[in-house]
Amino acid sequence: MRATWDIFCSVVDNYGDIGVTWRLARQLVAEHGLAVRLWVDDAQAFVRLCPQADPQQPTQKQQGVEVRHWPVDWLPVEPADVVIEAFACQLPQSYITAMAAREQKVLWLNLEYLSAEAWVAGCHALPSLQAGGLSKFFFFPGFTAGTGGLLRERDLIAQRQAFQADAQARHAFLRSVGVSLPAGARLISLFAYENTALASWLDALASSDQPTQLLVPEGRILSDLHAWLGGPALQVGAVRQRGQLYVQVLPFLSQEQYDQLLWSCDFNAVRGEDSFVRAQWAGRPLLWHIYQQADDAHLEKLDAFLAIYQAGLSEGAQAALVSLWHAWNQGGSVAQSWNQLLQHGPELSAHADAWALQQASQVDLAAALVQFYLNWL
Ligand code: TRH
Repeated sequence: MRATWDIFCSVVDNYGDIGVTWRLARQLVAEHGLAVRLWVDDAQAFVRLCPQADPQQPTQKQQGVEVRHWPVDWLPVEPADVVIEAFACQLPQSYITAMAAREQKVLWLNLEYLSAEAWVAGCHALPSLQAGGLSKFFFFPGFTAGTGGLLRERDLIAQRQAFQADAQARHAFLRSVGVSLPAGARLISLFAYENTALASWLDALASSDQPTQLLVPEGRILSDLHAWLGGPALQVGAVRQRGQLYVQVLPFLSQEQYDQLLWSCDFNAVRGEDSFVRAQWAGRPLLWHIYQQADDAHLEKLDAFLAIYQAGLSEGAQAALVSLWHAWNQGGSVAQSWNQLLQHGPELSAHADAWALQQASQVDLAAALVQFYLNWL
């Protein structure tokens, strides 16, 4: 009998919660042959990532995953063999009661947010006893041995490498999203929260020697982009030029297309959690806009990642990288650090590629979850 898995996703804001759980659910089905139900409380957020889904349907099969609307008034269902609450979302009380009452015991996991902080490996996979006698295990994704790893589909790196080795594939993809590249232009993608540092980056790009094509999927950064560009409101498809900078607004892409965008670009600005990981798999230099937390807790996470990512880079490249990421995340001017970073372009590109391969040599998150379940049985 196939093991059954329930994944619960409560959408707090943005697309990271559903982005991660939808990706994980698909992978558990496609690569591990599991029967997966994904419970989502925000149908609109799901449809954004899976446009073929019907937000009105309480139950639907999408890419082999049974996608269920998670209603406010929970209706009893038989719990699965493995239950994942994503990012500490609160499971329905009656579901927890049913888990405890189930004849065959249930593995209960809380999938945590990604962090490169050193304490993660020490907390990964620890159980915590819950009221009612059940244990809940804390499963931490991460970058180092002793963590749960990163979400990565089995053939992702091979697909990405084949795409990047095929200039036709890149052109065909760019054409399919309406992009034609000015000759000799550097291609950059931009996905970020509102950011007062943006204007300084755009200034630097506009006054550079080399043309840049900046591709911006629709989202929260458009207000700052518009403030800098002026003129009519930015709609999908808008193309504007200022100096050496060409800006194009793209529609919000499917996750597959977004991967191809990251693979196509020379440099990617990403945010949150899932796009941050996808940009690493792209093997290209990146800039991370981390999700802000109270008391600047996110800045420690930023530095924890930088500390492991920058290892092996020259001093100059490290300094440029750290100062660019700090300025971007603190809303300061990035012009100087961007120009410094450009001086280390080839080194940073080789480093990004090596980083992706090194990370890909570790077990991926879905496989780690499945192995954890098998060990627990
Ligand atoms: O949307 P986010 O800012 O999500 C955030 C983070 O996950 C954060 O940690 C969490 O606390 C908060 O949500 C609630 O960024 P993230 O994680 O990159 O998720 C975006 C998803 O959208 C990701 O799966 C990639 C996908 N995406 C597309 O599919 N198409 C697109 O065009 C773009 C720009 C993104």
